Amino acid sequence: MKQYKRTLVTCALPYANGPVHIGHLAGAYIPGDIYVRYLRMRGEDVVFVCGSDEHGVPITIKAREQGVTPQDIVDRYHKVMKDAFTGLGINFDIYSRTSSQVHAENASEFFRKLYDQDDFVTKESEQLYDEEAKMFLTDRLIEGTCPKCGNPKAYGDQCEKCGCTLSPEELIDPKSKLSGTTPVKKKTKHWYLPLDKYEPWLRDWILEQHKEWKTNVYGQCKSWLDGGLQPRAVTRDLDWGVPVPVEGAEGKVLYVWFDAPIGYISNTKELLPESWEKWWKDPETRLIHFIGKDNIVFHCIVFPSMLKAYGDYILPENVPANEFLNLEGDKISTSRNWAVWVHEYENEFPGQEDVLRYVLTANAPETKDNDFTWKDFQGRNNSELVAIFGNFVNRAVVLTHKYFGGAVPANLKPEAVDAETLASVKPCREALEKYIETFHFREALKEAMNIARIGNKYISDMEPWKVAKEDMDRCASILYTCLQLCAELAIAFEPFTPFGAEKLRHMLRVGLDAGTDHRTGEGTPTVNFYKPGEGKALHTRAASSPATTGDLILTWSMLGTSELIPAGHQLGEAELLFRKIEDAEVDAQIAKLEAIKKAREEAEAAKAAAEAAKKVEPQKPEVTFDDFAAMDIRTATVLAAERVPKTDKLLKLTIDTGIDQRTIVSGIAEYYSPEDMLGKQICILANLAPRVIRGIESKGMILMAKQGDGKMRFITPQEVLANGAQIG
Ligand code: B3M
Ligand code: ZN
Repeated sequence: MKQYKRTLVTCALPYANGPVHIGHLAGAYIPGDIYVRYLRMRGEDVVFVCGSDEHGVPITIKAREQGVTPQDIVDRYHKVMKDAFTGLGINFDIYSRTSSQVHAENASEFFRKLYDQDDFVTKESEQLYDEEAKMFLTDRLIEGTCPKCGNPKAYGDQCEKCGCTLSPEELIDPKSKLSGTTPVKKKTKHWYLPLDKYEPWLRDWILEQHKEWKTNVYGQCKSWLDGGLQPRAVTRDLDWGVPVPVEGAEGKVLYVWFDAPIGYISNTKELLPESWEKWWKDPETRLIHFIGKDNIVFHCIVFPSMLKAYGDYILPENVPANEFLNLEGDKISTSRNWAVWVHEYENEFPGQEDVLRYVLTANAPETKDNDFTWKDFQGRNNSELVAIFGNFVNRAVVLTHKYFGGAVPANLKPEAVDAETLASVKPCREALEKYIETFHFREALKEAMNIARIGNKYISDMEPWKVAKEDMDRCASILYTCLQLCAELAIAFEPFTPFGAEKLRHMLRVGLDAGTDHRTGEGTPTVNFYKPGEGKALHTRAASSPATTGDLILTWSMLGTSELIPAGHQLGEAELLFRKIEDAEVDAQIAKLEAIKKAREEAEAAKAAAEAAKKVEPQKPEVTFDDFAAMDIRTATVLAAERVPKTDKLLKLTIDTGIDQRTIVSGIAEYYSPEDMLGKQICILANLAPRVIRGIESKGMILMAKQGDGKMRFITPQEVLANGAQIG
C-alpha cells in the first residue's frame, strides 16, 4: 500500500435546510470521526473538514414557504447542525459553510479557471419560466398531471404515484409551484462539464486502479460508467448561490453540486490559509471522502473530473460510502418527519452520546441498508455497554479500592491464565488497525468489545472477591491483570465511544496521547493529550514543544502490551461508565414515532378523501318540469330507529311526515347508527311507491347526498321546519 505523509478527511457537507438525523450520522459522520480519531492517535497528521452546504433550490423553496430569506434558513440550520456534531464529539478541525466569503471567492476562481481553459461546453435550451415569480423553474418546481396515471400532482421530473420518470414537457397542464401560473418556455444558456470526455480516464482510474473500493461504491461507479456519461450543467438560473463569474451570466449561479465539493477546499483554506495547498496538491496527501450512497456519483465521478480538469489537485484515495439506515422499518425522511433528530436526542438523552455512537457503529449500514430500532438501541446498551464493558470496569476498580486502597496492586502471584488472558487481547490491536484502515468499522468495534468480553469473563472466572478471603497475593495479581485490561479499553474505545473512554481514563488517572489536530486554525498543529486525573480537560501543546514527562499517558502503541499501568499507581474513584436505558425511555421514543406516523396517516387519508370528494358525477339526462313536479319531496322527523336484523346496511325508521307516521327502510346503517338518526329532521320523497324490503313495508325514501368519497349523508334543513313542508 502507498505510504502517505498526511491524510485529509472530509465528511459530506450537509444541506442547511433541516437538522441532521441518525441516518446522516451512520452514513458519514460517525465513521469519519472514528477514522480520524484513530489516525490522530497513531500520530498521523490529519485534517478533518466539514461544513454546511448552504446553496441549492430546496433552501430557496423553504425560505419562500416560511416568508424568510434563504440566509435566515441557513443561519438557523448551520447552528443546529454544528452544535449537534459538537455534542456527539465529532471532532472536525473546521466546520464552516458555503455561504462564506472564502468559499465564494474560491468557487468562483475554480469555475473561472475551467472557463479560461475552455473546459466547459455551453448549450442554449428552452426551459420553463415563471413570469410572475420571474424565475426559471427547476423540475421540482413544476407540478402537473401525470400522462401515465393521471395523478394531478406529479413533479416535473417524476410522478410519485406511479413512480415513472418524467420531463416537465410531458406533464399535462403544468403549473408553477411558486405562483400557480402556467409557465412559459424561455431560452437560457448554461455551462456544462463534458463528463463524456473524462469517461475513458475515469474508467481506468476507478475500474482499474481502485478495485479495492467498497463493492457498493465500485458497483455504482461501474454502472454509471457503463451507462455512458453525459455533459452535466454546472450553472443554474437562480438568485441564491455563487454568481457565475463570467460575462453574459447575469442571474445565474453555480449549480450547488458544482460549488459544494469545492467547499471542502475552501474550508481547508479557511482553516490553514498558509498551508492548505499541501493538503490538496501534494501527492503525498491521502484524500478520503466519507459520504452516504446518494452522493457517490458526485464524489467519484463529477468532483474528480472537476479536479482533473483544473489540474494540480490530488484525487480521492478512497470514498467509503455507506448505504442507508432505516428507522423502525421505514425509510428515514426529513419531509415526512420520520427520523431521530440528533439535536433532539442530545436533549432527551443527555450524557448518552456514546450510546448512539456505539449503536450506530455496531449496526452501521456498511454493506447494505440497515434498520435502527429503539429496542435494539436499548438492548445493545444494556447488554453490551452496561453489562459487559461497564460491569467489568466497575468491578475491577471497586475491588481495587476495597482491597488495595485504590492503588494498582503488584503482580505478586501470577498464574498462566493471567498472561494467557493478556496475550489473548494482543491480536486485537492488529485487527483493529486492519479493520479501521479498510473502513470496516463494525468489525473494528467488535474487536474493541472483545477486549471487554475477555476482561468480563476473566474477572467472573477468577472471582477475586472470593480469592480475597484466602489469598490476598493471588487477588492482587488478578486485579493487576484486570486493570491492565481496563487501560487497554481506555485506548481501544477512544475512536468509538470517546466520552466513556475519557471517563474511564479519569477513573484510572491516566492520560491519552490523542494526537495532533489543527483546530487552532493558525496553522500550528497542536498535540492533544489528556492529563491524568483531569477528566474532560483537554490539554494541548504546540507540536514542536517537548512532551511533558512524569504523567502516565497512554498511547495507541501500548495496546496489546503487557503492562500499561504499573503497580502502585493510584486510581481515582469508581464511577459508572454507562447507565441502563429504561423501558420507559424507549417506550416514549416509540410512542413519539407512532404519533408521527398516525398524524401522517390521518393527514394522508384526509387528503385522499378531500381529493376523492372533489370527484363529481356527470349530469343525468334531462327531465321535464312535470317529471320534477310529480315528486312529492318534504320534511320529516325521525321518531324511532332500529337496525333491520341480519343486515349490515338497513335501518328501519319510523318518521313523522306531517301527513302521517310511517315506516321507511333505508340503506344508511353503514354511515349512521340508530342513535344518530333519532330526532333528526330529514327530507323524504313521500310519494314513492311502497316496497317490501326484508318483510317490512317501506313507504317513501330518505334523500341522501353522495359525494366522491362514496359516503352517504342525509340532507337536513338549515333551521327546524314543520314536518311536511314541501320542497321544490
Ligand atoms: N449536501 C447532499 C447531502 O447532504 C449534499 C452533500 C454535499 S457534499 C459536497 O446529502
Ligand atoms: Zn403517474
